[in-house]
Amino acid sequence: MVVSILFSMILIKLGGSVVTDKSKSMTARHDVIDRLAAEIASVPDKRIIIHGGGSFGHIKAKEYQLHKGFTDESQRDGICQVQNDMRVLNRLIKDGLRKAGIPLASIPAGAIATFDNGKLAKFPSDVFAHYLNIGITPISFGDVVVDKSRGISICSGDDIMVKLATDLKAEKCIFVTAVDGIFPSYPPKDGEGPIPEITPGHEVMFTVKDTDVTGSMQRKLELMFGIARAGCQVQIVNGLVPGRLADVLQGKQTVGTIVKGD
Ligand code: IP8
Repeated sequence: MVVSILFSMILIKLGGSVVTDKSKSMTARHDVIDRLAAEIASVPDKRIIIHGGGSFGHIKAKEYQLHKGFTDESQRDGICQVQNDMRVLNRLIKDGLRKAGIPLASIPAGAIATFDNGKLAKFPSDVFAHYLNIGITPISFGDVVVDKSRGISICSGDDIMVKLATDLKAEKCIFVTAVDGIFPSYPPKDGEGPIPEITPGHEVMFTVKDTDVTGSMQRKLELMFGIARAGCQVQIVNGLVPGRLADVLQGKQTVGTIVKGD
């Protein structure tokens, strides 16, 4: 589905490791959220903001094994808690963005998306386009969603990025992470910098096991290649370093990784 929007648009994913402290349950990085909100507001671009779960989503989702589908009645409590916690984080991020003067409409994935066998099956991207067309910034986030065959699934913010980037033909997708970009090997060796530009053939040594329920850095990179192949510029930038997101938004060169489709 391609939905028409009246102007060029960028997609920004605020990774859970940037907006939260992933080592402490339900701990937001308020100062980082406020600073990133101001950086986003520093350009007048039309944008959609997506955020990840961090310590508001992944810890309990893993505890209740929600990524494996609805397998046990004891998961009910976990489903409701994770959905609720994600809305708490969304509120904190919205507060920061509102303080920076950005008018927002929150569109939780759990309310609109349907999965089938662990894959995104339905997602009404046109709702996002409508808000954009009237000058309101839509914000969505990774969430627990219904799954036609498994009962439930975890929809990651990255799944939403892929869908919106292709449906709405985003001009640019920015992944704001807690690292400088994609490194040649994991864990990065001393003194090793991020790969400035990466294409699908580039060999990266992913050795660290990821603790996220929605997958590893390797999976995220594969999704990014998919977005880039659809014609969107993809860039990874470290949101913990002040000014880097603003640099990317303002079209300036900065430390990070540009992901290319070929
Ligand atoms: O951090 C995951 O979203 P992500 C959301 O973008 C939950 O992968 C609920 C764990």
